[in-house]
This record gives sequence, C-alpha cells and structure tokens, in this order.
Amino acid sequence: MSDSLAAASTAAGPMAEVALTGDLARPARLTVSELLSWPQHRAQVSFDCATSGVQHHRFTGPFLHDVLVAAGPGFDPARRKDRLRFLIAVRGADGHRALLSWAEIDPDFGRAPVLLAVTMDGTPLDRAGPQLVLPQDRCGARYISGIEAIRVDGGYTVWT
Ligand SMILES: Nc1nc2c(c(=O)[nH]1)N[C@H]1C(S)=C(S)[C@@H](COP(=O)(O)O)O[C@H]1N2
Ligand SMILES: [Mo]
Repeated sequence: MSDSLAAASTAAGPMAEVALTGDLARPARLTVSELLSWPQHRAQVSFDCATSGVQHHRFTGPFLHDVLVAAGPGFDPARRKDRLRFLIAVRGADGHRALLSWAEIDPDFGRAPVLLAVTMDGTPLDRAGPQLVLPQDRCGARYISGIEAIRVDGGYTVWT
C-alpha cells in the first residue's frame, strides 16, 4: 500500500477484512487488496430488488470457490461425494446473511461463477468490504455487500 493510501485509510477508518472460518485447514482474515492475488473475473449483471426494482452493475473479483479452496476446506478433494454436505454461510456487517451449498459453486456440480467482488462499477470496495455476486440469481437479495465473515461448515450439525 502506498503512503497516501495508508493515510487515507487511517482518515476514513481501517480497511475492511473478511474472516474465513469453520471447517478449514487455513482459516484467514483477508482484506480486499489481498483478494486481488487470485485470478480476477468480471461480471456484468442485472438483478431485481423487491423494493427498488431492476439494478445493473459491473463487478470484478476472484471466484468464491478459488478463495475457499485456498483456505483448505475439510474434505478430500479427490472424493466428490464428500463435498456435498458442505455449506457456505456468508454474513454482511449489518447481519444480512445467506447460505450457499458447496456444490452450488463447485466446478464438478452447479458451477455457479460466484464472485467475491473487490470492485463495483469501477469503484474499489476496500473500505466497504467485498460483495457476493451471483450472476445466476434473478433477485438481488443474495448480493451481500460489506461481507465480514464466510463460514464453511461440513454440515455435521444438520443431522444431529
Ligand atoms: N449487507 C447487505 N447486503 C445486501 C442487502 C442487505 O440488506 N445487507 N440487501 C440485498 C438486497 S435485498 C438487494 S436487492 C441488493 C441491493 O443492491 P443495490 O443496493 O445495489 O440496489 O443488495 C443485497 N445485499
Ligand atoms: Mo432487494
């Protein structure tokens, strides 16, 4: 980070961080600028909001799948059936949250190109925090902004 960016971030509060927790070999706290170290993808999307109508946005960022694989989810990657019980819980700083299944974003199953966006309409999300982008969704409600935590869960509690 340049000195001027560091000074600006001090003036406007700290950079947002997203915590990766749960059934992971390498839990992590990542800033938006650290999310730039994965391959970046673009998505031009439209989604409908129940209160404000149709929205159009451009996003860039890594695939959620790539970021979570790097954190070491607790399944044997060679065994496809192991992954099917894993859940991904995403929470925004305001408490808005949604669940995805691991299979939804897995290239062997649903293959949804879900992004952990680091820019929206050309504006960096360093202070706001990353945003979930689901180009397959008709509705905007899962486009969680200001993500502060993503928890990977092997689903052990679902069946007890
Ligand atoms: N953190 C957070 N993200 C959120 C919401 C929210 O309440 N909190 N609302 C969702 C809903 S219902 C919609 S439609 C979109 C709205 O995106 P927009 O503000 O760009 O129109 O954000 C989604 N992301
Ligand atoms: Mo919405």
